[in-house]
Amino acid sequence: MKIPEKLLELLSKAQHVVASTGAGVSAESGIKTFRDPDGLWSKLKPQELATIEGFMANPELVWSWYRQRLDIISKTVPNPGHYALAEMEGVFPKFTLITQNVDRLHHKAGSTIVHELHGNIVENHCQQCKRNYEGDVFLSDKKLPICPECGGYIRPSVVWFGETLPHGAFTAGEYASRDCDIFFSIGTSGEVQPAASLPIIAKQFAAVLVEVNPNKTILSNYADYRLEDTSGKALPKLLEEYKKYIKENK
Ligand code: BV8
Repeated sequence: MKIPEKLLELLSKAQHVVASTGAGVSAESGIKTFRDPDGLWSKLKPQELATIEGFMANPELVWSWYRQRLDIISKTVPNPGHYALAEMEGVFPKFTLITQNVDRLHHKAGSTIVHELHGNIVENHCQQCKRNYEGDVFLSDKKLPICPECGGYIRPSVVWFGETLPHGAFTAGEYASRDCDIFFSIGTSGEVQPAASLPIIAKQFAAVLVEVNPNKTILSNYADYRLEDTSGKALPKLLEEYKKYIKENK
């Protein structure tokens, strides 16, 4: 996959670059995506596992799913795509990282500011009184975690379908989408709203849209450039070619 020269030139002039990631960026770390043919939703039902109704109807089932995912995530490490994004923080005048992922691999790779649109899987809170419960302190004994303060169910601090996104994260994402010169949509099918509206907002505000995905998505037709490879390969290559371009065109 070749990085278009024109894209390198645009990057060299960009004041603000946004990268928005989805489950595909963690695929090369061994974490299943949701909507790929072998993805999580090919065998499981999102309405049972990723909605508040599903949780209240069967909290044991939902906790067993999240405990399984937590166990997988605790054994995974970032891949070269995560590390390239972490390095980009220091490469462009302004860089904003937004993610739909809850696995915190961007943090593990060294990204210091990560706007998590769908929360994260390592923090928990009481569904009733909203008290926060850090880490997996309630998960080790495998019983259903109950809030010692109010008796409510403790749940993972992820955003389920039908739940609003964390205000701060989405506002930061919206602002960055309006302000940026180049918007990278990386490893996402672009099917989940309102996260999927951000690349469109960026286009409406005259940003260049670059999609990094080995497959076509509903965003592909809006993209000015498509890097049709996995993020673990495309992002390090992009960074390497960019640094070479800057050196040659100083
Ligand atoms: C909301 C939980 C406002 C966390 C997730 C009816 C009722 C209520 C809402 C709705 C409704 N109908 C529609 C909606 C809106 C709904 C929505 O968008 N539904 C869609 C699916 C139809 N959205 C919501 O409900 C959101 N909230 O709208 O609130 C509101 C509030 C109250 C009342 C009314 C409105 C909340 C959305 C968050 C849902 N939470 N998960 C968790 O456990 O993870 S969704 C789930 O999908 C994950 O969070 C995931 O991040 C997200 C997006 O998926 P992707 O990341 O794109 O992953 P996917 O598998 O789809 O694609 C992977 C891509 O990677 C593929 O393109 C593949 O080609 C590519 N790829 C694969 N390998 C690689 C690769 N790319 C690069 N490199 C590779 N190696």
